[in-house]
Amino acid sequence: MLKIYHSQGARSLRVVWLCEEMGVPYETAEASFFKPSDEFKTVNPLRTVPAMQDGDVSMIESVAMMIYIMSKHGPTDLEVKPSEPGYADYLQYLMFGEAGLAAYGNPLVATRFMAPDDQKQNFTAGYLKNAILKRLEFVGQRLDGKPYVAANRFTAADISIAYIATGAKFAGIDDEIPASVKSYIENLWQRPAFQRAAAVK
Ligand SMILES: N[C@@H](CCC(=O)N[C@@H](CS)C(=O)NCC(=O)O)C(=O)O
Repeated sequence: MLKIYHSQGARSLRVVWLCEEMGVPYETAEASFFKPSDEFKTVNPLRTVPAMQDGDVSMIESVAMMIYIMSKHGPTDLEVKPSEPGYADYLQYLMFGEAGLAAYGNPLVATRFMAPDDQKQNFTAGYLKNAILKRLEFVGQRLDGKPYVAANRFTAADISIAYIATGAKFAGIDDEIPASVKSYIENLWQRPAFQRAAAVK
């Protein structure tokens, strides 16, 4: 069975949510930032969350885990096939959720909680915040009122993008998420599979 090293509110939410949508069995193991278990440190020496084990397979990138699970346990409509319209959008937003959004959040969160007081509002923190908000404006414009980012249906790309609302809370910028993106994500959060995933401790 898949073992997902999880911490509530971390990017492991993407992987747990995907499993809940697909009905793929999984178990979770605690992945604490502050008191990492020896087991977690062995699976992921970087101690970033999530990590995942599937037999001999061990992974530490949340979006790659989603692709792996869909390939291994699909077919699933959460994935857009190359022959379908919307494939390029699907690939783009699947990656953009991490590379274009959440990745900018890590140093912002670290600055918020760990930087000396006189550096919390420094140039880099301002740059990161603007980078995230600018990219969210872009997502909002591309959505243009539509409920999904690709292929006119709910896909793993939406799961990838939606994590930014959780990450933005840690970064202290959730109040600044553009209204169009906020309503898009709040609509995704109505999904029963999301609600089950969000409740997993
Ligand atoms: N690209 C990785 C990023 C993982 C990551 O940075 N996770 C955060 C928690 S959501 C973390 O562990 N931050 C602590 C750190 O960067 O040391 C992924 O998508 O899985």
